[in-house]
Amino acid sequence: MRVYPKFILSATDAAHFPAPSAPEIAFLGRSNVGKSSLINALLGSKQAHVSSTPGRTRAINFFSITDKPERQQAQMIFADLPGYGYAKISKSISAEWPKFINPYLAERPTLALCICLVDSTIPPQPSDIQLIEYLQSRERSLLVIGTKADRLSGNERVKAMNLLRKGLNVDGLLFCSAKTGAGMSELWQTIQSAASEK
Ligand SMILES: Nc1nc2c(ncn2[C@@H]2O[C@H](COP(=O)(O)OP(=O)(O)O)[C@@H](O)[C@H]2O)c(=O)[nH]1
Ligand SMILES: [Mg+2]
Repeated sequence: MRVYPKFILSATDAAHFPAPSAPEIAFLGRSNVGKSSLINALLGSKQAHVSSTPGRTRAINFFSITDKPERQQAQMIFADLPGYGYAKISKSISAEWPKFINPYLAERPTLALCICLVDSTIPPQPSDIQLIEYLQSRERSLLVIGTKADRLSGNERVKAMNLLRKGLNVDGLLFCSAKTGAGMSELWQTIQSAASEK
């Protein structure tokens, strides 16, 4: 699928959020989980890449997504949230995250889907569990993605899938690879159906 992403703005405060319009898809994950790589693979371009020092991006970056370059109105908006879990000593998400993140996740009326990225090559992490519990408590639609799945053999994949499902307390889990493109068409389908239901 060919889409045209356009950077809207970088918000460091709730007052800077764009006015709610098209359905939003939020991307969340620990620093280094492969979030930038996955978004770039999804968009098939480097346009969305906002260069940053890992763990230092303390903003929500908004991108409008259209299927035709001449189209003015966004069909959906991607919201790239700051990475978390970067501190060596694991702090709670709320302590580490800027104050405007939780209100975004809890209250944003146009938020259609939260895509939570977890590293498929490591066991469930406390910060991931905490974020997913928070989103579940707010009754947000969420999709958990296991990233870097190309690093696992078939056997390891089955093991990792079971471990993550149990540890994160989710039914569905999609394994993806930004490197090979595995899982990308399923991911697009989920995004589009979430956006059309909003
Ligand atoms: N093998 C493999 N490595 C990946 C994949 N996605 C990201 N990486 C690597 O993981 C590291 C972090 O990726 P990046 O996208 O910058 O993570 P971010 O901090 O979450 O935005 C980089 O070294 C990437 O090359 C993937 O699908 N497969
Ligand atoms: Mg990044």
